[in-house]
Amino acid sequence: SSVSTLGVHESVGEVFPAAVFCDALSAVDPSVQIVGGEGSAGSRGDGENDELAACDALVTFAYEDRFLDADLTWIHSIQAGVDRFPFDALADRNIALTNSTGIHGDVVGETAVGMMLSFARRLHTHRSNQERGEWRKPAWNDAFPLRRESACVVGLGTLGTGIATRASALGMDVTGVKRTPTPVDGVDEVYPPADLREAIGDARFVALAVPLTDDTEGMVSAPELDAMREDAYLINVARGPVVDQGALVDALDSGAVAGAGLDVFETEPLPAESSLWDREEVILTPHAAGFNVEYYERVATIVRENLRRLAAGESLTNRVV
Ligand code: NDP
Ligand code: 7N6
Repeated sequence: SSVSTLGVHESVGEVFPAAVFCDALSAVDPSVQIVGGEGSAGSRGDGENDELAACDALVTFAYEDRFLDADLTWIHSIQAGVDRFPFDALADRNIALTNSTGIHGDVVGETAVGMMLSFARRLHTHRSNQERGEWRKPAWNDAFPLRRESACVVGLGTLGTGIATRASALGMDVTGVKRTPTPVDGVDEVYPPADLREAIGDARFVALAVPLTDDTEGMVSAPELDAMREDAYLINVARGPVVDQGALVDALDSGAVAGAGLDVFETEPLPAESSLWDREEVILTPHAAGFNVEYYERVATIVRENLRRLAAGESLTNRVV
């Protein structure tokens, strides 16, 4: 059934201004209204002031339990990862959930391969030296060419293929892992998850690009880190809990792996006391791999298409629940 009022939850402001997003939807049929987050003035449920109650669909970054009882027919997540949403409860209430997979392959691919370039060409070290006003050459054997190095990309969807094609374009040898091990362009060999340790064992770079699920939580723990080369770098642009972070710290301390490029963490923001902050061979980014000035418009394209589909009685694209 078609939507008459579409809410835009103010939490989208984590990624782009809600007003800019509303402007991008100015030509759609439904009226589009900003909905305050839990605890804001418009969220108290006092009749006509309840902004959420006025909506039959919602675009959001955050998940709040009150969404379940707001008579919504459809929620759109501006993230690809929807691990925070309660799938069963949404299904029980006939609330459709769609996500934003498909829009991050280029930017997250650039970030992940950018981390590889930084480790290979020592850019992170030079930047740290610059901050201290130090002119210092790398040791003769610190820097290496990325060409002919190997990368194993775990998860070969939008993110994974975005990483794989860029690594391949730089002349790297690329392998990967996914549950349906069908061939992927630019990926020389695709392994099933049961062969994860074999897949990552030869790689100079292991890049994680899987959704967080019961199957992928802790997928990279001590045995996988032990299976990696001692000169290997782990890149995580997926979700923090895919990696056992304590085991990663131990592996960095013992030299079982050489370093890590991390965009996501067990706890975000990363606590100030984390020992990950202060390591030369760790590059940290604040869950920002997907950030880009086009983000709002890419989400708006998905939302406009699904509004059209709902009005036409067609099934939703990017549907998760
Ligand atoms: P896709 O659905 O396009 O890709 C997911 C891939 O993971 C598929 O290739 C899938 O293949 C594979 N996969 C799923 N389960 C497993 C498993 N158990 N073992 C191995 N492979 C598996 O999603 P996206 O690429 O768009 O996003 C992936 C995740 O990355 C998101 O869920 C989100 O958490 C995170 N993300 C992070 C961003 C950031 O800013 N850092 C930005 C965007 C996404 P198959 O089904 O064959 O296994
Ligand atoms: C905001 C993060 C996702 O799952 O976490 C990412 O899509 C997006 C840029």
